[in-house]
Amino acid sequence: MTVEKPDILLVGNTKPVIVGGLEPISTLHRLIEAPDPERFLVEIAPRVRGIAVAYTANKIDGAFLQRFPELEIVSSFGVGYDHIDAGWAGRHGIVVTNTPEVLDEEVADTALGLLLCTARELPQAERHLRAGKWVERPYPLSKATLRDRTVGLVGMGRIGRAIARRLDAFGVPVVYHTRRPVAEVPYRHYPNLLDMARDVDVLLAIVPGGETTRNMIDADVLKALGPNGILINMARGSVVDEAALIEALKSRTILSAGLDVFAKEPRVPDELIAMDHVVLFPHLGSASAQTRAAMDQLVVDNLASWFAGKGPLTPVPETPWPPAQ
Ligand code: NAP
Ligand code: 8YV
Repeated sequence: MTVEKPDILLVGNTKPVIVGGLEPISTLHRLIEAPDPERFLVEIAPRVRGIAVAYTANKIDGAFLQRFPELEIVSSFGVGYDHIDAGWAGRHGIVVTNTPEVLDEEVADTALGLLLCTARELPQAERHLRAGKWVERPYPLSKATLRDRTVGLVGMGRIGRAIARRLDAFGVPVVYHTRRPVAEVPYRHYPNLLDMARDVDVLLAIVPGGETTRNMIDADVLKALGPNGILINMARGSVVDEAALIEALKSRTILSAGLDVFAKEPRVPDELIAMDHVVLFPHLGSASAQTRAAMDQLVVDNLASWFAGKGPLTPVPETPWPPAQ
């Protein structure tokens, strides 16, 4: 007896782990290689039962999903899934999966790196050396130190906790803001972000993107953070009002910022690039070969498990799973 392989659409780059994992278990359709994508989609849509999304830059909304009448599952790369309308999918019986946990430690490492770079001006000091300026004069003392700072984490989920553990080891006090307090952590919870911003010297954002967090770090929060304050954004560009941030940096309402994410990636505002008191990373929180491969593998494993009849491994909260009886 031959078992028919499911048709799976790959949206985004043809990454080796994803293609290598899906080809043996499916009839794989690569959108990126279609000379006429629209015609290609019209032709395959009636057969597609699964979609693999290779990057969080690929927007998947209800209008796109409803083109596939037999669609059962969308397996997305990345723990953040604000690029997918998971609510629409959930309401239409389509499972959505993401890639949590396998990236927690990597992203937490990057967050600490960005925080240290920003507080101690490490990239600026390196630029000073490379420009041959050290022979003329030492790099100036950094205006900030981590030694006298409390970090306010905006978000205390899987990655937030991994960041907090590192800050514990660094001897840096931690407090946090979320909608609900987390019973398992020893840190002070602030139900109100503005109150926390007033009390800390660093705000470090590690919440999901999307409508509930849009611009939650705005001009008022930055003002409350104050002239000694540092903002670190590891979350999504949408979480910070970027125009308000640029204004706060220009007027020295806050001291500096370290940003891994931006409102319109990969475009970064010229005003930020021109500033020497900010540190800018090109969204590389999880970007090691090893961690990205583990995330790609989880994209494959979710689809393999689903089409083997074993359910999704890491469904997002909007996916009703296990389904109601
Ligand atoms: P998670 O385990 O789901 O944790 C999310 C945290 O955010 C929870 O503590 C949650 O608490 C809080 N939160 C959610 N909505 C909130 C709101 N409206 N106000 C205040 N707090 C809110 O997620 P995770 O795995 O830690 O990942 C977090 C996010 O980090 C991802 O969604 C992604 O956007 C970002 N990320 C970035 C990179 C990078 O490369 N820069 C890499 C990975 C992840 P409550 O629900 O109680 O509010
Ligand atoms: C992604 C991320 O790798 O997992 C997430 O939510 O932000 C990163 O780990 C990044 O979005 C690239 O697509």
